[in-house]
Amino acid sequence: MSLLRRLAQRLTRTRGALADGLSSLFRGGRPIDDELLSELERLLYTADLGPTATAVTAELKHLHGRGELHGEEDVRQALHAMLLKRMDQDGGEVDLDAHSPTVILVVGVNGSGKTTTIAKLAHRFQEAGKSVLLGAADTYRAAAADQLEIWAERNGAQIVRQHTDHADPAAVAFDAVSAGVAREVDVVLIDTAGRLHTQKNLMGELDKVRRVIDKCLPGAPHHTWLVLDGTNGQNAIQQARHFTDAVDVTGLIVAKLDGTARGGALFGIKESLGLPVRYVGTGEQLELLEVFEPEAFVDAIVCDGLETPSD
Ligand SMILES: Nc1nc2c(ncn2[C@@H]2O[C@H](COP(=O)(O)OP(=O)(O)OP(=O)(O)O)[C@@H](O)[C@H]2O)c(=O)[nH]1
Ligand SMILES: [Mg+2]
Repeated sequence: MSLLRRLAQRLTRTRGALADGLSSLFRGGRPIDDELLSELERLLYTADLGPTATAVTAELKHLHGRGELHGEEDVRQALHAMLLKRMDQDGGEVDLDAHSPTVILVVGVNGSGKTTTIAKLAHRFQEAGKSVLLGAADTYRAAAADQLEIWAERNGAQIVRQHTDHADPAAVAFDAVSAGVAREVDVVLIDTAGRLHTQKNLMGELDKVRRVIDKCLPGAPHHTWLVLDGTNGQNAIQQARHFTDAVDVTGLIVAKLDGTARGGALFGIKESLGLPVRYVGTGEQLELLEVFEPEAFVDAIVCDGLETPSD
């Protein structure tokens, strides 16, 4: 099944607000007028497009005023083009061959989906033929390393963890990267404990983890990915800023997009933070992580006629 159809199948609530909502607006052959465009703006807000909703509606009104919108298909196409323009970034997988090993540090608030996403990334990279080592640097919750270890055992990934309580996360990260270098693995994924910006010492600790990793392997971590909980919609932006202020985040992963109509928040998240969205999480299972391709994402939430599984 293509990426587009998989996304359309998993992002049903955001798709319901936008793609299906648009079809409903035009039901009965309604003409395009101010009332219809106001209802469309409400749909955009339902999908949590926030300020983008107002900007896009204004552009649509302008096009309508110039006589360029004649019906549902014109509006859908114009909306598609406007959203895609706001999502300008190169899609696709990061290059895992540029470093040996490629070290990826994963950070985020409590419960955003970090550990699950790490398991999914490891699965994805292993499927692509890469060897993966996990570093369990969430040393605050005993269950965290166990959660990662169960997954690693089941899937034949290597893991570096400590069994004592409250071990130093930077020391675990150092050990994991050293082991990754010694064993010549392709990718080292470092899990970290969830933290809130109010926990200044924990935010500062992330920087220490980064510095220690760099000491072990100069230039590493090569990527620092912030996992955001997609169900928070626009509220994730402020949360993300606290992380980008504290640590050099290089990319975003938005998890849990399957359970929410607020997927439209990705436009604001991307625009406000100026960071590329690398992957989106679309469910709890291992394979439910998709590489973020802007065009497929916009198609999946805006286009109609994707319900027939043809490929
Ligand atoms: N529906 C859905 N659930 C997800 C997704 N990603 C993670 N979850 C769920 O979110 C919950 C929290 O996931 P974790 O991976 O433990 O989150 P975490 O950020 O590691 O949590 P802490 O280590 O406690 O900070 C779990 O119940 C996961 O199954 C997703 O893409 N979709
Ligand atoms: Mg975790």
